[in-house]
Amino acid sequence: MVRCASSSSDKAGFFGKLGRVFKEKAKSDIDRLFSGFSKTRENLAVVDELLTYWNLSDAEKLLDELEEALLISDFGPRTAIKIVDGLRKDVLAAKLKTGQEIKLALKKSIVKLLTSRAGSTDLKLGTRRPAVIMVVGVNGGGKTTTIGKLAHRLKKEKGVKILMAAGDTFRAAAKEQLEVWAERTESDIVRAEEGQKKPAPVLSRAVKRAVAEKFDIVLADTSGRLHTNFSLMDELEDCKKAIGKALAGAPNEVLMVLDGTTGLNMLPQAREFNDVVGVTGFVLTKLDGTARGGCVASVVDELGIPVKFVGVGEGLEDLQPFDAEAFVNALFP
Ligand SMILES: Nc1nc2c(ncn2[C@@H]2O[C@H](COP(=O)(O)OP(=O)(O)OP(=O)(O)O)[C@@H](O)[C@H]2O)c(=O)[nH]1
Ligand SMILES: [Mg+2]
Repeated sequence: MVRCASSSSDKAGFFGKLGRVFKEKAKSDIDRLFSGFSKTRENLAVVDELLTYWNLSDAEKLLDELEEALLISDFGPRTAIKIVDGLRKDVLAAKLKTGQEIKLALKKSIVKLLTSRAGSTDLKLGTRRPAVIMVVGVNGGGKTTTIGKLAHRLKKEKGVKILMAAGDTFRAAAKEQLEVWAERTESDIVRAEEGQKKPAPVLSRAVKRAVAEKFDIVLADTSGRLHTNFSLMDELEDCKKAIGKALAGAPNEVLMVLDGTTGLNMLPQAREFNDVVGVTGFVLTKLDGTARGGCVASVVDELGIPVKFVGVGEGLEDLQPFDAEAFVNALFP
């Protein structure tokens, strides 16, 4: 059992600590983290080639080809142009002379895109229990799995009481899938009652129970949905409202899961989910697969929302805090 701190500043300390739980430096090396990325890396290998053989008289050609390589790697036109325009000035002024210097500047500018507007990658859990984390995204991206991994990591802080809310009332066996994660992580769970088809009442019930029984964290699962399906996006908005009605100020975090294998479609998805429910952080999953990493830079740059975690496998331990520099080093080894 967790001992509830009585003063609000103690509570702030508790939740602050929990929010940083993931900040403990990931043990795994970068190779394991991003052993996927094969697709993006293949496309970016051309950058190395370009930079090895370039000569200053051909600067414009090099810059065009660099832009092309970034486009092919799903950076998206706006972001690719922004990156290359940033380099152009320094290349033409001969401030960047060697291929190595250009590569370093390129990496730096991508790290900057991933960090400068996006704000902190810590979980923001507020000061009051329970903190509510709602997980959203398109079908099959890894929402339910991410909830299991999150519970596992948060449980490392001794005595944390977690309640999962089975807000996917749509897909067959979704509830059972979450039950498995609840059992594995010794979390409690609130499920839909027999015949209950709407998710909002389930989430509301979960939050009320968490308040009454002094849970620390509620992890709310939701059904996968296409960002283009208006009625399902409305339903998601209802889910968020129901949570806020059950506990003012909740949810503390709305984490959107982005499937790392998606490519450029990620951007319209993220834009729409953010418009409807206000995304506070991304979880980029399946980086252990054939991930297409470039696109996330344009998502973060355009929306100014940080990637908070990356998923690197299907197991409990396979969630890592997002580290922009490690990410870029994995893209450009
Ligand atoms: N390799 C890999 N597989 C993952 C990762 N995250 C999730 N998966 C797998 O992706 C599949 C879908 O994961 P779920 O957690 O069910 O995804 P979801 O978003 O909840 O799916 P729906 O609820 O159907 O929309 C499962 O087979 C997971 O094991 C990851 O980081 N790496
Ligand atoms: Mg699911």
